[in-house]
Amino acid sequence: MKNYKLEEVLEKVADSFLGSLTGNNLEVVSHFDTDGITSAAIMTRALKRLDKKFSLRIVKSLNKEIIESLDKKKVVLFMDLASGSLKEIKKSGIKKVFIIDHHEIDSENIPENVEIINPELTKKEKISSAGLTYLFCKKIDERNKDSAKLAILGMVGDTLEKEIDRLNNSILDDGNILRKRGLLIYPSTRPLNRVLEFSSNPFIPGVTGNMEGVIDLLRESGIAPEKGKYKNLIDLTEEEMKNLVTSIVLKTPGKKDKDLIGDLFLVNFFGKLEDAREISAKINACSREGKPEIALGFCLENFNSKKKAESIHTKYRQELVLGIKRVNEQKKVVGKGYVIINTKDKVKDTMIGTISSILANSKTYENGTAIIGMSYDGQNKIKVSGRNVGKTGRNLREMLSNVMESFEGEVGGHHSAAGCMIGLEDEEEFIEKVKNQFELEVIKIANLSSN
Ligand SMILES: [Mn+2]
Repeated sequence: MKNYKLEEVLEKVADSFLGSLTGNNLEVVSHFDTDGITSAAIMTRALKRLDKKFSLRIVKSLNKEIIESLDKKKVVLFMDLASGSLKEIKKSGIKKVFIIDHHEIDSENIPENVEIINPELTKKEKISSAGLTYLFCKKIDERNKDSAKLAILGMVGDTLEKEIDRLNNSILDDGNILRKRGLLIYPSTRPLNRVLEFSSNPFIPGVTGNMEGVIDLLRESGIAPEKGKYKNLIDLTEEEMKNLVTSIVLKTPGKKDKDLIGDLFLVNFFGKLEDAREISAKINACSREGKPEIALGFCLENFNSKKKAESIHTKYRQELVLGIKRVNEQKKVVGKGYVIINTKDKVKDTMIGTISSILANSKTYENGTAIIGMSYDGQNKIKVSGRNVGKTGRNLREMLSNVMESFEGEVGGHHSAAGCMIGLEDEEEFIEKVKNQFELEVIKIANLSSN
């Protein structure tokens, strides 16, 4: 398919997909993050329009067990996943498979029963799965243009908005999406004091989770409340926006103006202009809490789902900010090039990965520092999340694998973000082994440089 253009592939596969729907049952399998959920929402609307019944599964990741559990007689459509599972799909014996995805492809040979839309096979266009699903559904029926905003949510969810090309621009136009340059703190549609207090990305030391710090920062930026209420970010004047950026840069060493400024996207959602990043965060929170069906209903603008999604998100945000606060207060093991933060039962195990990432991005520690976060899972296990500050750190997957040779359990992840689970009884020994592992590395490096 290398010689095809994405446009042609979309057309060809859409025709074939429509043809295969007659007389066959359809199963849709999509990924559980914002991009996957919005892809599923776009497809759900399109299939409804076709009056086609189908079943839908949202999964955290695709594995052999899931592929084998699928009904072989059905047509299966995978979205935002499966490009790395072509070999297993080939073995599965599923009659007909369609894939709409943008992840890397694991095989040179596309199995005969598989039709795939993936920019890796064309010009490597930077586009989300939701964007692809949107263009695909527009080929099926031009009226599916009304899903453009969902495609933009997928793009923002996968942080692909930095280089918007022709394709994504056309989707922005289709959806009448408002785009504005400004500070990348969301939601831009709510009063600034609240937004800054809950800002975890960027994490602003002394401001995030600290109401007084927020008020001080706003005062320094020359932004005063009017009738007791602070402005929304999108309503700031150019001058106010500039001052605010400067004040934040001063508080976050290592960050520059350009890291904090970018495009804000405002979409009409439930009849109101909302910040795309905020909607995306709500979708993600639902999925992380194991409620992808609420996320989907929310995307389909179901009012009941909206209420549920909002309460899940509020709880999630509060837990996150509280977790950050507790990590800051926590006693830490600080060594050469590493920090071990054992939060015990003070931080939820579902939060420790996110919080370690936030800390790694916050510039609290030097580039190359490894942050090892730990928290109890409430069931005799401890979740461990390793994150590197910057790109120069050591291979965390390898280091944790070395440590885990002494314990039961697998290590997942990659060079700068890796994690594992250990038994509660191994807590102290594990920490000692991690320390040894890091000290050993330091000695190795010292020896190398003295030779
Ligand atoms: Mn994606």
